[in-house]
Amino acid sequence: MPLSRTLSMSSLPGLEDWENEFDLENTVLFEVAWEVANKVGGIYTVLQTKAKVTGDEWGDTYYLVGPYTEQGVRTQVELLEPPTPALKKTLDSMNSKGCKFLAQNEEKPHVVAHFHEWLAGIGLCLCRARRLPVATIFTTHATLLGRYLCAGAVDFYNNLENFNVDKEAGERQIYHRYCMERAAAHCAHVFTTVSQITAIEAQHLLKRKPDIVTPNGLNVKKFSAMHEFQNLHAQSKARIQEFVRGHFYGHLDFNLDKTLYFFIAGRYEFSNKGADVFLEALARLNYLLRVNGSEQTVVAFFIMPARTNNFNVETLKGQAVRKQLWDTANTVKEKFGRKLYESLLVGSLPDMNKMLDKEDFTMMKRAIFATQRQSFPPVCTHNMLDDSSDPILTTIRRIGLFNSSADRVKVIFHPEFLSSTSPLLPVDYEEFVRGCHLGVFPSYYEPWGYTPAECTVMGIPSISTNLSGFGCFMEEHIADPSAYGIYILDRRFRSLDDSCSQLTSFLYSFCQQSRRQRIIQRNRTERLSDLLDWKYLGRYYMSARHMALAKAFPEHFTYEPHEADATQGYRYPRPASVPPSPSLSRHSSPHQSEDEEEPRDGPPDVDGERYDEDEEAAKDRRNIRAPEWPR
Ligand code: G6P
Ligand code: 1S3
Repeated sequence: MPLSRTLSMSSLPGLEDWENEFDLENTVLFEVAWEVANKVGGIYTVLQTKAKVTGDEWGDTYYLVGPYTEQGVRTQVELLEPPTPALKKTLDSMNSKGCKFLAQNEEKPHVVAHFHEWLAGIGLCLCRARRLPVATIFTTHATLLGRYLCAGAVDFYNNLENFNVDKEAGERQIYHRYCMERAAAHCAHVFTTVSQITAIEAQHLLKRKPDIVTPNGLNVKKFSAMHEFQNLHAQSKARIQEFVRGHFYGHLDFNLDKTLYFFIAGRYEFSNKGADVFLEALARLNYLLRVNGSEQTVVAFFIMPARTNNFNVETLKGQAVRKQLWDTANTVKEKFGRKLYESLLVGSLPDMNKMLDKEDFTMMKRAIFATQRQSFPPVCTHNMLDDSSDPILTTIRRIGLFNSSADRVKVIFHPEFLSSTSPLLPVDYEEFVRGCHLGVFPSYYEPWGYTPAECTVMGIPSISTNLSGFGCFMEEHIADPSAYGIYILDRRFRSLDDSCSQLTSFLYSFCQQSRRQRIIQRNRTERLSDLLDWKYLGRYYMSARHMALAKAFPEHFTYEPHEADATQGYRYPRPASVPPSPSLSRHSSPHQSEDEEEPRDGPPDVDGERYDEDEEAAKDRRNIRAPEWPR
């Protein structure tokens, strides 16, 4: 019986009736990558989050193949017996002969083998060289040469067609790897990449135009109560505030209730990921906030792993001092409570002058004394091995953001990925993102960019660029991205200095929003999460597989090209409450009249806000125009 699978679609109006009638009888899918159960970077996230939707389509004929690492097997893999005799036979044969592959047995299934990145691409080249009956797909998540060229001082996007690729790869000593990547791209039945911008790059640097663009998705977690993610923001922010209390001990002369948390996170590629532009914009923001007498403080986190030999003493001491103050306050509170209780038991009101004794005061004075400090709070939380040449630290020294009291912008460089077991900031990455106000990712080289996508599904506004796959995708599918908290920085058509100015103006406008405006904006941001769900974006991978099967086995499969155009014409409308003319709305702020009162911080006002937002969301849904696909 032919297996025709139906993909259960997301709630985006007009996109829910997409059905896959492709006959997958007697087909097997292998997906091969270095990052299967091996957390190295973004490709791990692609495979891990996509596994569910691919498993739903292929069932137990879907296999992921990756490197064997003890750690990966112990923590992420459930050991099972091979479910089909064919696979058992194949695996037995592989075991007995070393590691030879595949695809001959009595059942002769139609095999799709999908290889990610040049490291796995060698397998693809061998499949073709040995003429194995396998439909092959190669996905590149970035081109090797593109990454190297961008990291140098090269005007990359204006010279894409001019590079002498062999010479450039040779000079950078990546020629062998470059050749493997290029060979895999050319050998594959279907070649894909993660965004339009990387498709153009691949066309010039690898000399093959990708057949399909397969944007990266996420597993979107929907809460039953729409405002639940707002509560999570408040809870997670409280955890970050605790850390800040400790880190800035002795210098807590700013109002935590008027403090915003910005962050950049990812692989430590200083200029590719835009850390250079972010630092420059922070210096300018600091100046603007100071000269305009702003009450706002910004704490900007840099979460980028570098070589360290652990946390530094001053940072650890900060958390110890905070803990000591907390313990002291609790001890005094308990003694106070006991005395109050004793007094009430005998039916009298306590004598307030006797509630605290000399010992209590001594203890409190000692705790306050411990908060004296001569130096500014540290910029970096760890001892850096390359302190004097580290690009973030070197730039901070140049622009002078040293966490002084006069600075309205404070900087914290945490050169290690976050963990809930950290003695400093015990939160995992998701919790941290939820607690922040804005993710800032001004990348120059970013084929997709999961970090802003993760912000979006958690309802946290972000800044990305028109050189990132994510930024371009959002620009294409949303009528007014900034109204939804998706700020897209122009790094394509402006000079570096102009991009810094634009980023500064995004940041400064963000700082001028009221709490009410931030809450409205977060609601809008979260509303976009369906657009990034694998339930919807998974269809591009499906198309790639169908195309590969049709190319490799034309007598059995046919491919309808329109499958790949799934999002053509799809556009999320401007939020209903934003006036149509750009002159009437500030680009960065949800619409609200200037004299509108800020809500008191507490449930009733905030609930009122939520109700308005639900109404607005309903209006938006009615406004969404049906996509042109399928025709
Ligand atoms: C969420 C919570 C509110 C809280 C607000 C703080 O919306 O539900 O109770 O007041 O976050 O927002 P802010 O942008 O100031 O961190
Ligand atoms: C690449 O990882 P990166 O951070 O080196 O692959 C990711 C997954 O496709 C992508 O999101 C990112 O832009 C690329 O750069």
